[in-house]
Amino acid sequence: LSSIFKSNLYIQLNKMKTVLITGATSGIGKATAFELAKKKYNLIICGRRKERLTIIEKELSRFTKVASLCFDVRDKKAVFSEIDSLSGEFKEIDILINNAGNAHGLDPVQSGDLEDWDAMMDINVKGLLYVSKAIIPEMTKRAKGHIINIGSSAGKEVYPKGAVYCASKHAVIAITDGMRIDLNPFGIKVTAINPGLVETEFSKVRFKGSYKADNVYKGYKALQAEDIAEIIAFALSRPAHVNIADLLVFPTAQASSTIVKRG
Ligand code: NDP
Ligand code: 8X3
Repeated sequence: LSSIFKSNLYIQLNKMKTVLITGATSGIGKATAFELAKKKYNLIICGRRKERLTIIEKELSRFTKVASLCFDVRDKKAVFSEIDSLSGEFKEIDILINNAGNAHGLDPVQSGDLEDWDAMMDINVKGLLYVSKAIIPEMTKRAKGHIINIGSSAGKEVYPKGAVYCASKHAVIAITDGMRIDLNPFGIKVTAINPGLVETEFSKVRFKGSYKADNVYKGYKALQAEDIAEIIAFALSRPAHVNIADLLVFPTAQASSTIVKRG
């Protein structure tokens, strides 16, 4: 009997946490999935590009247990039905990493594109809220959990031609602070990680594939997706009484959104 008890206790103590990562098909989200897979977290990876999800799921499953969900965070119904479809050990989500998002366009407010504005507000802000709403009630029920929202240095300061992207990331930081307050009675950790320039597909999306994207990371060493993944893993690895509430990280060459030492 005592050996059964001991082995059950061992399983309980060593139950690996389950992490859901949005935007895991590229950049920061993908690097975070690999970093956490190597640390043996169970993973639920999300994104819209099904082919990429399939390949990444296969690669990650060399290290850990993985499920994938294919949905657009703007699609309220899909967000809830996909998350509701999770079963077994993927049902209990311990950690939510709200990472999906992008900038769309870089234009002065007087000539900005309405479609771009909708995309940034609908994905970066409303999408983050939908995913959170689908997951938080289970966390409050169990009175435990950790939510990491990927904000940006653009959530701390506004730069020229970036009014709407910066507004969306200011909103992410406000929502993060609000979550931390409301979820405080439940002992749920809430963290904002706010990177400066990270070399990912971000600028390709912002400039819609234009050559302009190539210039963004030229002449200095930008942050790499893996740098942010390591910071996320560090935040997750803090003891129960420690919550990294809000973290700003720049490449050494960057002093602010508009000051970057090149060459
Ligand atoms: P990438 O373009 O490389 O990755 C963006 C990810 O978000 C992709 O996996 C994409 O997946 C997913 N995504 C985008 N739109 C949607 C959508 N509508 N529904 C579901 N998933 C979506 O960029 P990054 O890795 O750089 O960006 C990740 C986060 O980091 C974003 O929130 C971004 O704002 C933030 N950030 C980035 C910085 C940078 O300089 N790169 C700096 C500061 C913050 P798919 O297309 O398959 O759906
Ligand atoms: C991404 C960083 O400076 O391109 O959030 O807005 S920046």
